[in-house]
Amino acid sequence: MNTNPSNARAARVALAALVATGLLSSADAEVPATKGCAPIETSGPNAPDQRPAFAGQTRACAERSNVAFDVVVLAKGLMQPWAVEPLPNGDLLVTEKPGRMRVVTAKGQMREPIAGLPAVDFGGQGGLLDVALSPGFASDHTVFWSYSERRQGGNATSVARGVLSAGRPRLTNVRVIFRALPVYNGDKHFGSRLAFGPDGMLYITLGDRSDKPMRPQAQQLDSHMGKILRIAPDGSVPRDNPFVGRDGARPEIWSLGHRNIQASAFDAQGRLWEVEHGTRGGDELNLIERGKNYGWARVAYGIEYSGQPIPDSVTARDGTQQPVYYWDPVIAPSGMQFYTGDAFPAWRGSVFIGGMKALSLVRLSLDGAKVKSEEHLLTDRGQRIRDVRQGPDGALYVVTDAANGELWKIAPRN
Ligand SMILES: [Ca+2]
Ligand SMILES: [Ca+2]
Repeated sequence: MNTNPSNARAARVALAALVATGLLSSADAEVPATKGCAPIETSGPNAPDQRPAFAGQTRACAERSNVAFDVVVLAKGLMQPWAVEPLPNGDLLVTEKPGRMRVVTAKGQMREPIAGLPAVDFGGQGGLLDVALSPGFASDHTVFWSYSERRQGGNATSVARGVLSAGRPRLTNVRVIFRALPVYNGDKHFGSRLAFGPDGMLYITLGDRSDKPMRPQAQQLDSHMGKILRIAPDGSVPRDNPFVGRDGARPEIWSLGHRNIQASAFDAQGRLWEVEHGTRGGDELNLIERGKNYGWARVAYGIEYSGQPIPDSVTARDGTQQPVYYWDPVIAPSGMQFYTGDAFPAWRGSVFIGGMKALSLVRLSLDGAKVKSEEHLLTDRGQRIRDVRQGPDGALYVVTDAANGELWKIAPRN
């Protein structure tokens, strides 16, 4: 905190100059996060009376990385693609929400849908969701996927695994290894992303099912809703999970208090991060720690989508984790990747996040566990970005959220 009065005065003068040039609105100048540089977001927040918990928690400095890249459209005509997962040979596995998984070759040839997947409950936000490769994929050819599954009385998110046959038209030895509970009859906030940790465990992100009667479950340990879960690849529960042995608690729970997580990834240091769909003005980037409470629905930034305040909620509360960063207005995040490749040295260490409402690929540069700056890429294309992954070639692969969805390769400019 800067307490030197002459420096503080200089900062105010600098902010006033930015406001005068139109680079910064006067409302933004009130937000301590801007630190005299202009953020990307120039419109007013949905919750103008809310303040970040620390400087830099929202509206970080806009940054242009000026990296030259080409966007190659590898495939078109994908029906609501939800996930892209690069295979070791350079081909890509793609899921489509109605229930199809298929391979698109590195050269952009679209293969027929893979047979052997169990039925999905397609509708609203439900359907075939994420896919992840087994850490031992090179030898076990095993993939894991999440989907909304029709159950008695409604539906819920499930996770299955299976073995891709050599020619890859079929999944064999298919087994459902996790079924979220309770079942609920709705079509929203299923999550979900799958990420394997350096510990070899599978981390599953879920949503709170959105409807107000379901929301309190994000805080309840007897429910999987609004949680991140940790299981072994065979579906068993690791004995060192934080709530194992606690009366009434579901033992798969790793963290709680989440709204709807459609983006998660491990960074190069092995830390788990997620970006969750928040309220209107409350999308969050969180660094996940074992057993911690991330607040929802008792702690949140933003307002209800109806425009009303969030009932019985505050922006900070003891015993809950603050987001590392939040967006007001929202970006509608889906898919994330920490960049570690050689193709784009300037981007190494950045985290890329799909922006659906933002109609862009969001890049954050980090300093430890703080956001240093924000960049929005691919804005000229005006597409909803649903997932982003790094290929073995260091290129970034992106799918767009549309009935006629596309798969793009982002590679260094030739
Ligand atoms: Ca994935
Ligand atoms: Ca939170």
